[in-house]
Amino acid sequence: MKKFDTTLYFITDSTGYGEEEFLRRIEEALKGGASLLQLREKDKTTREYIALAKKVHTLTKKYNVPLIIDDRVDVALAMGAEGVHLGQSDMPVDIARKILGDDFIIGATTKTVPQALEAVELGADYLGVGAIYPTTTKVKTVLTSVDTLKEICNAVPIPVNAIGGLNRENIDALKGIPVSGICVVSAIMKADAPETAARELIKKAKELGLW
Ligand code: TZP
Ligand code: MG
Repeated sequence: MKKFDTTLYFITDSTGYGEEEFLRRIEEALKGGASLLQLREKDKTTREYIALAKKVHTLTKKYNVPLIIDDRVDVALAMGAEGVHLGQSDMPVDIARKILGDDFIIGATTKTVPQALEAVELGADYLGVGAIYPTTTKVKTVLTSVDTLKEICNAVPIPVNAIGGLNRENIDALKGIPVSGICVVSAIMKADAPETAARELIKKAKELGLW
């Protein structure tokens, strides 16, 4: 049975880091309590993506955290990840589901209620919704209001995570919205101490009673 916890979903970005430092930061985040981890690489060749994913997988397995691969069903399957995350221009969720089977975790990015309902219908296991705030991470996205986030949370029976520009200082904006967790890149990836950053995010979310 697939089991996953989206409460602190850390999405990586290797931009600006050597491999050793990148992996060190990932391990720190895992130590700090990241509950789900997505490897998100936009400029790597397939071979490079697989090679890096295998190294990251060694770490995530050590901490019992599922590894999700962004965009690439082939890469996820090739290196034995636990999941894949698909955007609106990636492989449709139902086709990925057919290829990957029921045990694979499949996440989808959705920005509207109709997109969210469609993703659920096609077999998604969780949704990422955003960007809630402007982000400095390289991504083609538009802002999603917290009202839409709330509507999506109330419309679907699967976990919904907020994403985009979220950090310790602003997650209070999610209070009262039934999100299952948050997805963050910079708040952990670029932190002076990723382990502390992850711990603090969890602490703050608990204080706010977010989930
Ligand atoms: N999708 C919507 S916003 C975003 C993605 C991948 C990037 C989030 O990064 P950060 O640094 O947490 O704002
Ligand atoms: Mg994508």
